[in-house]
Amino acid sequence: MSESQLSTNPEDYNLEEIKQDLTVIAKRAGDMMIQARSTKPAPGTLAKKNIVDLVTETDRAIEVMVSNALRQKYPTFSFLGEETYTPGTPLTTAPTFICDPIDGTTNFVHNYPNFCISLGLSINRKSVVGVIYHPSRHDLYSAIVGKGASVTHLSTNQVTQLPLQPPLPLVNLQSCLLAVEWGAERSGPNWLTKINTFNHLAASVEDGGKMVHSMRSIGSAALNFVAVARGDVDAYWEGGPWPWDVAAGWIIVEEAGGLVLDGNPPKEGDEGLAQLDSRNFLVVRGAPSGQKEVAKEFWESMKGTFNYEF
Ligand code: LIP
Repeated sequence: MSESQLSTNPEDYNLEEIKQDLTVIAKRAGDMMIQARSTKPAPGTLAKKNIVDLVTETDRAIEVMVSNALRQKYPTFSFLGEETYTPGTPLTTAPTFICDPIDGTTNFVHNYPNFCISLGLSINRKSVVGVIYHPSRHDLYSAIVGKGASVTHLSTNQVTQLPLQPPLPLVNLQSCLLAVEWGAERSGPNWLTKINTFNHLAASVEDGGKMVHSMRSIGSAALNFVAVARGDVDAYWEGGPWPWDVAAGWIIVEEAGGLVLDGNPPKEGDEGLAQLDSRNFLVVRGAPSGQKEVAKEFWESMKGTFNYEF
């Protein structure tokens, strides 16, 4: 049966079994990262589109391991991976495994402990299963559509539902702790949009800013989604992430009550929903109230900057 003939109804698949298979593969990848990190200096680091867009031999070796393991058990499923992606390849409605072998590669190169593997399954261009393994913390995050999200601490096998605490209402943007990233695009309109928005978010109210509580950069889109799902941060905003950076985190955030929205202000009357390949995201934590209001305030604060274009 060819990929195009495969059902696009998630109920036709054993998503629990798929999650278990992704979990086994993620643990293996985590061991490969820790093993590689124990050697000094970091294994062969190369620059991709510029000197801050890095890839290592370990990223490539892990992606080979992941794609071989998945193709063996799911030969008819599609595969979209960061290190084997061919520009212009569309994300179709067919069941597709979406893989970022090491998300937070710059952290990995510097042995800054925020790097992980991100493995997602999309059907109908929607994320339905997500597994993110953060080996430095032995924390494995996972979710299945409609079944909730959790973190398993592998050294104790303790499983905790997400968010970690009952979420408090979101009051306003000013009272938020935000996750943002510097990314690899450091010039041009998108760079101006980024730094002008950072400035507007952080600057004092007297100077026309929002003076948000603060902003943090974890260095990994997938771990930023995890931080939102846990409730560690109130929202995450970034222009630039690819489907492999967001697919697994997306379902983990949604199953923890959060929203994944457009990173650009939506047109009048538009809800501002994002797509897996939108390339810019505003992710808001679960809350009994205030999610949409904080998103609206955030989009307001981007007024006067360019829209992210990709
Ligand atoms: C990283 C993303 C991060 C972004 C970085 C980089 P990688 O992915 O997770 O959000 O700011 O520029 O793209 O390259 O570590 O897989």
